[in-house]
Amino acid sequence: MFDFMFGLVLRNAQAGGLPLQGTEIAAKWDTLYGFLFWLSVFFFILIVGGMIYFAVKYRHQKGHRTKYITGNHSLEIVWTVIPTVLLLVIFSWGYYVYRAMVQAPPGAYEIRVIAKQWMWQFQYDDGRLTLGEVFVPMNQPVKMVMSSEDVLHSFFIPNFRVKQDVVPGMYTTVWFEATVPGRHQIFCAEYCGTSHSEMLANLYVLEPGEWEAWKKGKKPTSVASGGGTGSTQAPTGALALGGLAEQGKKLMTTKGCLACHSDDGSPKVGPSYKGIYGHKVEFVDGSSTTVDDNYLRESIENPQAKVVKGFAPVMPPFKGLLSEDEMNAILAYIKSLK
Ligand code: HEC
Ligand SMILES: [Cu+2]
Repeated sequence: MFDFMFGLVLRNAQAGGLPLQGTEIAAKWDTLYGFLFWLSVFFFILIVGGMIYFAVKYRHQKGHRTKYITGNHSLEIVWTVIPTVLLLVIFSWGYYVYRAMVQAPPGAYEIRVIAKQWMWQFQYDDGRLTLGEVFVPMNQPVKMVMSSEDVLHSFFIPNFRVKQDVVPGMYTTVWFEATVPGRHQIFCAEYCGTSHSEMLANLYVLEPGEWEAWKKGKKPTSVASGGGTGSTQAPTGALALGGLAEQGKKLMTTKGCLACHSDDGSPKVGPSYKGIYGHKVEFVDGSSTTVDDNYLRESIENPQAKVVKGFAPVMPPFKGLLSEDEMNAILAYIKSLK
């Protein structure tokens, strides 16, 4: 028992009490955290020490009365300016790391994450689905595009120091560049019902050779012995094998989208999908937006929310008619039509 506790203390002391640093962002957060921690220690000692010192030094003494002090300008300037400067430093430092954390570099490898009570599902560009485990390349930026099938969840990888809410009805993203190969724990960090605490998944960072093998459809050898509880599935039902975009194209045919939309740039009843992603679209009410995942999702689930200029509001709403993985496939197809 003592050995165990001593071991724990020692291990935590070595890591500064924090989990392993699996990304550069993790190191950046830890430095900022260390700064905040030692700053707090410094002021704790200064304030509590001062309090005790003054309480003792100016304790009640018979026949002694302290003179009445009404103000001290230099003291007031000091206690205004120093905390202001410190707060500005903390703000800009935090903002700088936060920006690096939320802005994925262009060209990051995209993985779709679907959260549901109580599991994590991952969808890759090649059309594969994994449950409870996800494979990512080492030293390459990876962007997770996440949605929820039911309630609010939160995708948390402690080793990478990234965490993001996963919200039903919209996409949120998180990105990282993993630098430490092997297994990393994924948690759900938002209470989401009975089995919330069991909503776990394993993230495996693969070294280049292994990553190539995984892309070719082989399960990495290092993982087989890792005791992962997850499983890899070929897509089922409407999602036959093929790239994610390929699955999306097939879905568009079966769902009747291609009756009104083309993929070659020619308008039909509705606008063509070709080249819309990342570009500006104008609406009948004169407003406009840049086409991204959330806009596309809204256009499909609730087409009348924003009606594209030059077209009639005749598209039927598909809300509730497409599963999360089907929606992901459709978006992948639209995105592939550059
Ligand atoms: C009855 C014809 C019709 C069908 C079927 C249809 N749409 Fe549409 N769609 C339209 C029209 C018309 C618009 C433009 C008006 C608007 O924005 O509502 C549109 C707009 C869109 C937009 C926004 C395009 C842009 O350039 O901003 C997307 C995305 C879209 N549809 C996707 C789909 C998908 C996916 C399906 C199948 C699941 C589908 N549509 C089925 C007629 C249709
Ligand atoms: Cu959850």
